[in-house]
Amino acid sequence: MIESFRWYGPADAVSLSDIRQAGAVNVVSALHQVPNGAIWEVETIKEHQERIRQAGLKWGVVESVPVHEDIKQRKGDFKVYIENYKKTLENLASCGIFTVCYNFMPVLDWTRTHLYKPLADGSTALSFEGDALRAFDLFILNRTEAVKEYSKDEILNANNYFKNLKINEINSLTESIIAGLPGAEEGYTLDQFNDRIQAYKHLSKQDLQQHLILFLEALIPTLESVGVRMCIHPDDPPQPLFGIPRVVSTAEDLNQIFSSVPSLNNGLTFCTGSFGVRADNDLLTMFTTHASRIHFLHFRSTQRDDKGNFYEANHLEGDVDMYLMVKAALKEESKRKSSGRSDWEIPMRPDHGHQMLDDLKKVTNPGYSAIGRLKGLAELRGLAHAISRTD
Ligand code: DNO
Repeated sequence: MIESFRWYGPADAVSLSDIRQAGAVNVVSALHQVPNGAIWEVETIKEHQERIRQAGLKWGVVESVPVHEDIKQRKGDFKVYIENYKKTLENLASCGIFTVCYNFMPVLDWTRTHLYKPLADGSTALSFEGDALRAFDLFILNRTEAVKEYSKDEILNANNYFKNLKINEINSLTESIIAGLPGAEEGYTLDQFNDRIQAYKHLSKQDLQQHLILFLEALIPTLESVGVRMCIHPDDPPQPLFGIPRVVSTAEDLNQIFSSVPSLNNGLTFCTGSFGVRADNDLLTMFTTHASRIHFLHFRSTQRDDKGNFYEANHLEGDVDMYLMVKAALKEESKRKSSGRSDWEIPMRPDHGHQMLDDLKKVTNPGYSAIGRLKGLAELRGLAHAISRTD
């Protein structure tokens, strides 16, 4: 596995030097300053790439080239945005960057209700609580249809939850959900958020699935000719939110995407923490079924309860059997190597570390402080080392 670390650019509190000291060789990054839908120009890509190169590292994965909402809804200027997307992919390839992560989550990228859940050891973790999300939806956003979509018990619990919130807790819940987590690229006010959600009112899961497939079909000739491997990130969390469908949550979703567009350039970011939130996702089977098109690994673990709540666990704890996942990744790599695939080594980054030690005193991107991810990477490295020595 190519040890990788995410870097949000020059404003990131975690520097390229920190990343190098963590032992990673590969940087996962994006041009966050470019507005969604605009072309990434070669000059701007090269500038970012050079900065990373000068730190002794390589920009090996783009995470993400965001997909414009018009493409997801196939309305407005979606054709222009698809052409722009293709041009961006060509420009990246001309700079030697061939792995591109993206997602197809409507309106919101990854979503958490709490960014600093205190853990018993004194560190903090990102978490998702169903009651908090429903309280936000029903009583802060006041989305009209919400009351029809939740059960009586869910509404009652959300109401109790809301009643106990102080004003600062209402604000921080709202911010956690709609202000845009790092890398999400877009944040909203309550009104903007409501409008964005309403825009999906007439779209079914099948529609969204179809829009994704049409988008991929339009990209495939470019991807195959310039050699870019796209890898879709799963929905996080893997379930519909705010009454809008999501299409990359389950084994069935993956089968649908990859059987409709079988080219290996249509690939997957295997994020164990995202898929692992659903007890009905059998991670190992999902991994092995699609192993040949897994172009990027997000290794992290989540701990769920039976009510749909979860938090980010230590990398080797929680519901993900990381031993099995690392073993499967190494097995896939050796299979690729023996069949002569040049992309046999798969980039892997630790994801969403706990905020801990000295980082507790610092302002860092939620989930992306240095020490928690450094710990995650070190644990994953040790696990991979041990597996490769004993197998
Ligand atoms: C969160 C990330 C996601 C991911 C995008 C990919 O930590 O895993 O924001 O980058 O969904 O497009």
